[in-house]
Amino acid sequence: MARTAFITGITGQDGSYLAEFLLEQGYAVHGLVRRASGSNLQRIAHLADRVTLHQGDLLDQMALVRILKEVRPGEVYNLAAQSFVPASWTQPVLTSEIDALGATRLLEAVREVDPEGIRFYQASSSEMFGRVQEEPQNEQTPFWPRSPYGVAKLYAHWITINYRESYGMWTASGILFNHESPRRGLEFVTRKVTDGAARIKLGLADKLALGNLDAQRDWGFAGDYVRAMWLMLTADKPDEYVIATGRMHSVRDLVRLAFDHVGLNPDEHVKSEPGMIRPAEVSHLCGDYSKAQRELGWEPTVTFEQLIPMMVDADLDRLKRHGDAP
Ligand code: NAP
Ligand code: F7E
Repeated sequence: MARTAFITGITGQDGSYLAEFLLEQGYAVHGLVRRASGSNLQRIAHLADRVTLHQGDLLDQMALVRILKEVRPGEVYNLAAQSFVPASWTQPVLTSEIDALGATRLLEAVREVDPEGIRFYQASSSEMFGRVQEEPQNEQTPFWPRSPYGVAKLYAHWITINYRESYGMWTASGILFNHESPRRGLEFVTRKVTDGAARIKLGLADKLALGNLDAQRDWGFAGDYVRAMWLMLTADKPDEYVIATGRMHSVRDLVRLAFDHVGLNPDEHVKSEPGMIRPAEVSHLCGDYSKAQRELGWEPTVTFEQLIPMMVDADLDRLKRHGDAP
């Protein structure tokens, strides 16, 4: 019989890649979708007849229990979140409700429905390292989150470990560094830059306003990172793993690479606006993924130099075909 997985956040970047990946592995894939007045299914439209969607919300405990009873999954991937860091300053309570307590609600639902049979994955984040205490960051590096988002994710990370220690549940947590793709939301910096470069190239815009150009991140490809989630849930034992590329680039490097790819000089188009600097910035992050490499056999396959041009090309293609549609 096919293995069954349940994904929260299936309509997001990672959820869409994970659903594709699990389908390829022969899984029956179920996903949580929250009701929206408009469609939120664009990223999984191509999978419509291959995944089963369930209406619910991480804010709604009873719906989570009902869905787990219906689906009876062997694996639960908790990817749903308010994932945009700046929005966590404007909506700190909602961010905590979804990102911190949402994980607890889902863990409680798992504990009620099938604590021995379900393996649980929590989408933890390098934002938990915040003001970094060590270079590069690994599973032992102390945390110092710098945003309500990072704080909420740290709670979820520890409650995931706590349910393993308290109840013996099979819970894993992936500390994933930034990962991107042509499906990344337009508000995140990589996609904002690749979409911006493509727009300027096509004459649809002339300027691109960004925040801190000196911030540095360890950027990988989302397709590689969802494979790591699955390796964690199919491993011999539950644990925590850093997933990263081990290479760091600045937003300035990102801009240069994207604009070079379309033959434009960024100095003529890109400016940094002081109003877009965050209240508390994470200046740099770089991950040490050697534990995942050693224990899971995981490695990234797409470099930053391949990823950004791939995203620019996808944005050029989309804008040529559909104009301003997302
Ligand atoms: P994303 O594209 O923003 O997707 C977030 C998903 O969560 C969407 O499907 C969204 O649904 C859903 N969601 C939000 N609030 C919800 C709620 N109350 N109930 C149910 N679903 C809800 O994020 P992503 O980039 O794929 O990231 C996936 C997960 O990994 C997130 O938890 C994120 O915080 C974490 N993470 C991401 C990165 C990264 O670099 N991408 C790195 C580390 C950790 P709608 O479509 O309805 O909005
Ligand atoms: O910012 C700087 C910004 O919003 C990256 C989420 O997936 O990864 C993501 O969080 C850096 C920051 O990602 C702009 O100040 C400059 O230093 O793309 P981002 P993030 O905040 O790192 C982590 C791992 C997650 O878990 C999160 O869910 O780029 N930056 N100028 C800018 N950022 C944005 N968004 N827009 C700018 O104009």
